[in-house]
Amino acid sequence: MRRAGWWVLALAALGAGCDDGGGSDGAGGSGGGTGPLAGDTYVAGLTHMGAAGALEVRLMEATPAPPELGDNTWQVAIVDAAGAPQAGCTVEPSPRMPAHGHGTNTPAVVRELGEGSYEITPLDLFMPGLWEVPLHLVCGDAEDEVLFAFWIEG
Ligand SMILES: [Cu+2]
Repeated sequence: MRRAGWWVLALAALGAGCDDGGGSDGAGGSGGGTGPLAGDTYVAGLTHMGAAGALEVRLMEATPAPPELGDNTWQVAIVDAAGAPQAGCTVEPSPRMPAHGHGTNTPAVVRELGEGSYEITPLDLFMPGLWEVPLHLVCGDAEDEVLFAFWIEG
Protein backbone atom coordinates (compact mmCIF):
# COMPACT_ATOMS: atom_id res chain seq x y z
CA MET A 1 0.00 0.00 0.00
CA ARG A 2 2.69 2.47 0.99
CA ARG A 3 4.76 1.58 -2.02
CA ALA A 4 1.85 1.95 -4.39
CA GLY A 5 1.05 5.35 -2.94
CA TRP A 6 4.63 6.44 -3.27
CA TRP A 7 4.72 5.49 -6.93
CA VAL A 8 1.79 7.76 -7.60
CA LEU A 9 3.65 10.60 -5.94
CA ALA A 10 6.79 9.83 -7.90
CA LEU A 11 4.97 9.72 -11.20
CA ALA A 12 3.22 12.97 -10.45
CA ALA A 13 6.54 14.57 -9.61
CA LEU A 14 8.10 13.24 -12.79
CA GLY A 15 5.24 14.61 -14.86
CA ALA A 16 5.51 17.98 -13.20
CA GLY A 17 9.19 18.13 -13.89
CA CYS A 18 9.02 17.21 -17.56
CA ASP A 19 9.48 20.64 -19.11
CA ASP A 20 11.97 21.76 -16.51
CA GLY A 21 14.63 22.63 -19.03
CA GLY A 22 16.91 24.20 -16.52
CA GLY A 23 14.66 26.65 -14.88
CA SER A 24 14.60 25.24 -11.41
CA ASP A 25 14.33 28.78 -10.14
CA GLY A 26 11.29 29.52 -8.11
CA ALA A 27 11.72 26.29 -6.19
CA GLY A 28 14.64 27.53 -4.20
CA GLY A 29 13.44 26.34 -0.83
CA SER A 30 15.75 24.28 1.31
CA GLY A 31 15.81 20.63 0.39
CA GLY A 32 12.99 20.64 -2.11
CA GLY A 33 14.57 22.67 -4.86
CA THR A 34 15.22 19.89 -7.32
CA GLY A 35 12.73 17.42 -8.69
CA PRO A 36 13.51 13.81 -9.51
CA LEU A 37 14.45 14.65 -13.08
CA ALA A 38 17.02 17.17 -11.98
CA GLY A 39 18.59 14.83 -9.48
CA ASP A 40 20.43 15.78 -6.35
CA THR A 41 23.71 17.59 -6.17
CA TYR A 42 25.84 15.55 -3.81
CA VAL A 43 27.21 17.13 -0.69
CA ALA A 44 28.13 15.26 2.46
CA GLY A 45 25.14 15.64 4.75
CA LEU A 46 22.60 16.01 1.91
CA THR A 47 19.25 15.79 3.66
CA HIS A 48 15.77 14.85 2.51
CA MET A 49 12.56 14.69 4.49
CA GLY A 50 10.31 11.75 3.77
CA ALA A 51 7.09 12.04 1.82
CA ALA A 52 5.10 11.55 5.02
CA GLY A 53 7.04 14.19 6.92
CA ALA A 54 7.85 11.70 9.67
CA LEU A 55 11.47 10.75 9.06
CA GLU A 56 14.45 12.51 7.57
CA VAL A 57 17.57 10.97 6.05
CA ARG A 58 20.97 12.60 5.89
CA LEU A 59 23.40 11.14 3.39
CA MET A 60 26.45 11.52 5.60
CA GLU A 61 28.95 9.95 3.26
CA ALA A 62 28.84 8.41 -0.19
CA THR A 63 31.69 6.25 -1.45
CA PRO A 64 32.59 7.17 -4.11
CA ALA A 65 31.54 10.80 -3.81
CA PRO A 66 29.66 11.94 -5.73
CA PRO A 67 27.96 8.61 -6.60
CA GLU A 68 29.43 6.92 -9.67
CA LEU A 69 28.77 4.12 -12.08
CA GLY A 70 29.08 0.73 -10.38
CA ASP A 71 28.96 -0.24 -6.73
CA ASN A 72 28.36 2.53 -4.25
CA THR A 73 28.30 2.56 -0.47
CA TRP A 74 26.28 5.10 1.46
CA GLN A 75 26.27 5.96 5.11
CA VAL A 76 23.02 7.56 6.15
CA ALA A 77 21.66 8.95 9.39
CA ILE A 78 17.96 8.78 10.17
CA VAL A 79 16.23 11.29 12.41
CA ASP A 80 12.60 11.97 13.19
CA ALA A 81 10.83 15.24 12.52
CA ALA A 82 12.22 16.61 15.79
CA GLY A 83 15.77 15.69 14.81
CA ALA A 84 16.15 12.75 17.19
CA PRO A 85 18.39 9.91 15.87
CA GLN A 86 16.46 6.74 15.05
CA ALA A 87 18.00 3.40 15.98
CA GLY A 88 16.58 0.01 15.11
CA CYS A 89 14.94 1.08 11.86
CA THR A 90 14.14 -1.18 8.97
CA VAL A 91 15.67 0.40 5.87
CA GLU A 92 14.72 -0.91 2.42
CA PRO A 93 16.56 0.69 -0.52
CA SER A 94 15.00 0.26 -3.97
CA PRO A 95 17.43 1.80 -6.47
CA ARG A 96 15.94 2.12 -9.94
CA MET A 97 16.17 3.98 -13.22
CA PRO A 98 12.78 5.62 -13.80
CA ALA A 99 13.42 6.15 -17.51
CA HIS A 100 14.15 2.46 -18.05
CA GLY A 101 11.81 0.82 -15.56
CA HIS A 102 14.43 -1.38 -13.97
CA GLY A 103 16.14 -1.72 -10.64
CA THR A 104 19.35 -3.43 -9.69
CA ASN A 105 20.26 -7.09 -9.85
CA THR A 106 22.22 -7.11 -6.61
CA PRO A 107 20.15 -6.34 -3.54
CA ALA A 108 21.66 -3.70 -1.29
CA VAL A 109 22.43 -4.82 2.25
CA VAL A 110 21.74 -2.48 5.14
CA ARG A 111 23.81 -2.64 8.31
CA GLU A 112 23.06 -0.62 11.40
CA LEU A 113 26.10 1.25 12.68
CA GLY A 114 24.53 2.63 15.85
CA GLU A 115 23.22 5.99 17.01
CA GLY A 116 20.82 6.21 14.08
CA SER A 117 23.43 5.57 11.39
CA TYR A 118 23.23 2.88 8.73
CA GLU A 119 25.47 1.63 5.96
CA ILE A 120 23.91 0.66 2.63
CA THR A 121 26.00 -1.39 0.22
CA PRO A 122 26.21 -2.20 -2.60
CA LEU A 123 24.07 0.30 -4.43
CA ASP A 124 24.80 -1.12 -7.86
CA LEU A 125 24.20 1.86 -10.16
CA PHE A 126 25.24 -0.06 -13.23
CA MET A 127 24.07 2.24 -16.04
CA PRO A 128 24.68 5.91 -16.83
CA GLY A 129 21.64 8.09 -16.39
CA LEU A 130 19.24 9.13 -13.67
CA TRP A 131 18.97 6.78 -10.72
CA GLU A 132 16.40 7.17 -8.01
CA VAL A 133 17.17 5.63 -4.65
CA PRO A 134 14.05 5.58 -2.49
CA LEU A 135 14.60 4.40 1.06
CA HIS A 136 11.55 2.86 2.69
CA LEU A 137 11.88 3.36 6.44
CA VAL A 138 10.14 1.89 9.44
CA CYS A 139 11.34 3.23 12.78
CA GLY A 140 9.08 2.06 15.58
CA ASP A 141 5.67 3.50 14.81
CA ALA A 142 7.00 5.87 12.19
CA GLU A 143 7.01 4.90 8.52
CA ASP A 144 8.21 7.01 5.64
CA GLU A 145 9.83 6.99 2.23
CA VAL A 146 12.79 9.23 1.47
CA LEU A 147 13.99 9.77 -2.08
CA PHE A 148 17.50 10.51 -3.29
CA ALA A 149 18.24 10.83 -7.00
CA PHE A 150 21.53 11.19 -8.83
CA TRP A 151 22.65 11.50 -12.41
CA ILE A 152 25.32 8.88 -12.99
CA GLU A 153 27.89 9.71 -15.65
CA GLY A 154 29.03 7.12 -18.15
CU1 LIG B 1 18.88 1.74 -17.15
